[in-house]
Amino acid sequence: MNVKDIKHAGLKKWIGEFAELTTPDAIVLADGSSSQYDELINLTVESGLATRLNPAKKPGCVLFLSDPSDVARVEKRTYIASETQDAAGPTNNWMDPKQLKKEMTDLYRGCMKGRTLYVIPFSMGPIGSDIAKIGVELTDSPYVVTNMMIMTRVGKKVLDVLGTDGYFVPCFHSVGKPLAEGESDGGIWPCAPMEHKYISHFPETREIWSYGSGYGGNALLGKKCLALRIATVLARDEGWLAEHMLILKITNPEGKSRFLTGAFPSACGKTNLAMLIPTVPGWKVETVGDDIAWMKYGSDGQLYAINPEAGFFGVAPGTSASSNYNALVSASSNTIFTNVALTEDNDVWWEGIGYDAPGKLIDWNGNEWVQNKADKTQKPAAHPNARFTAPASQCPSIAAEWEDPKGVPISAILFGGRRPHTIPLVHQSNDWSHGVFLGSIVGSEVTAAALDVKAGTIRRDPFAMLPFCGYNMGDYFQHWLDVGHAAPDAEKLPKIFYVNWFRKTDEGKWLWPGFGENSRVLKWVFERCEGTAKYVKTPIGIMPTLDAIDRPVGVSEEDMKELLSVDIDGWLEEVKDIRTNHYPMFGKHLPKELATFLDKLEADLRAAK
Ligand code: OXD
Ligand code: MN
Repeated sequence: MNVKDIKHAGLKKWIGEFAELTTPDAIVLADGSSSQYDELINLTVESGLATRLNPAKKPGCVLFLSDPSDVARVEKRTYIASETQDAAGPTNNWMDPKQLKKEMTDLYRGCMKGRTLYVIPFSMGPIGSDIAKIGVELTDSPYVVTNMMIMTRVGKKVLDVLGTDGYFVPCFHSVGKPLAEGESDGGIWPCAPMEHKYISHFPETREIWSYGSGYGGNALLGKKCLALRIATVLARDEGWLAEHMLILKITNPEGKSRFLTGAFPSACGKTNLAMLIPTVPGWKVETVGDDIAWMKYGSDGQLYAINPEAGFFGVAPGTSASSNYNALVSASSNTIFTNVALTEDNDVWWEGIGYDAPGKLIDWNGNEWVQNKADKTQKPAAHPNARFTAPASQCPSIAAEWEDPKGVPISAILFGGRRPHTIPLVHQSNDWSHGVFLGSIVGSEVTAAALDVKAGTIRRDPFAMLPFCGYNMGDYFQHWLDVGHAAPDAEKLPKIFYVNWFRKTDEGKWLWPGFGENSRVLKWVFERCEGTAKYVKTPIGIMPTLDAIDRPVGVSEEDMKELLSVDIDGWLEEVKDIRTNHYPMFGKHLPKELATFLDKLEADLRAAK
């Protein structure tokens, strides 16, 4: 099938207009077939853009290296170009949409000369699900096409659902003109200099225009751009939720299952939690999704979630057989690696893989690299935000329901972040609206997933959506409150929890082991949903009694007390920061209900002092 066979007149016209602007040498339709995927991979290997990995160790896998400047999302170059700046709100970069389109049109002009334009029809969500949405991405990057083929459902089946006049979100993408005339595209993917990179969203017309970056979050436009930034706008208008959340299934020893979602900022262990192997005997965790959840009320009044993606775009460093065995297996075949290190026998290696580098490596910059553990300043062989793109169907812990078009019923929602101090291991909101308050105040230590924010500092990341909300975040808080108020049956609303796996002692030692041991907290969450867990009411919400969560080996009673106590002074500092630095930003868009929760929290903390 090729572009000529497309029956959708609007789609054909739009492709024609973009081709006229960008002047590619050829236009190819991504039909979703495995033969086309193999052909594209061969092409990238033959042109020197990718390295095929050792088929005995990593069958069907390749490694791509990026330009050193193109390794992560670029928040400063990401725009929400709504008609007014107020509609984009204080947490987004805004530009006048007409001006932005003009600047970008100039950059797109002729940018695909000598390249192929690929047309990728894709579905976010199981094809035909009434929660799913269709997009079409136009790109000049074979890396993007192959990644999209793993991360979304691509091709003819999508065009069939689209029919002759169905609705799709138009997504433009180009890696941009080569940096210098005549510069070859081989070795690493080309990209534009930083000041020419744009990841732009036009919320009113629901369009996405991306230029100058080949990195996943900037270039695989179904993911952050459509499934979060544009989807938040659709969700606001249509009464549902588009969230930066994992979805997991947890089953107790008696065989009863519940589904949870969890919002954590980028690189805070969503993939690990979604694929967790419980240490609590008899419990089982299965995976539905690791990054994005779309939630809608079902006809039974329960909130249902789908994973709009079909693959995992996971952070490689730190992934080992002990931290996430299921991710390693998922990424052991048919996987695209980006910016990890290459071993002498064409296997991959990264920091935290669980064993020393086996001999001489080629690092993510393409240079020889020999591990020197004595040198604490040695640059890592893999970029800290190096990734694997693996099909979800290969995950050993994938839940049978992961592609159910109606989604899975959600019992609980977790919020969390990296907080070395103050925030306890787990606390529960008193009700939905109080849970929205907890989501709105989440903060986290910054990680390497975005380029232009300083790793290590704490920033507020409400609902883990700071970089992903396509409209004014104050209105987004109100939307969450409204979804709760509109619940067909308030009793069926998911319970909301705030968790923190990242507490440290003053000496910098981890207080909680994390990973599989987090199942002890999930067990308490499950039992709260059942109504059987032991709990106490505190000024910050509902917390486990000291004996309600079994202590893992190595966690003393003292540690557990620390993890499960309310640090009144720390929380009062938190209140002060929210009151002076966080909430005022939203001005008149801050829902009054949330300001009232903050006042009540402060009063309750002072009364408990
Ligand atoms: C991701 C991110 O890639 O959040 O999922 O940056
Ligand atoms: Mn993410």
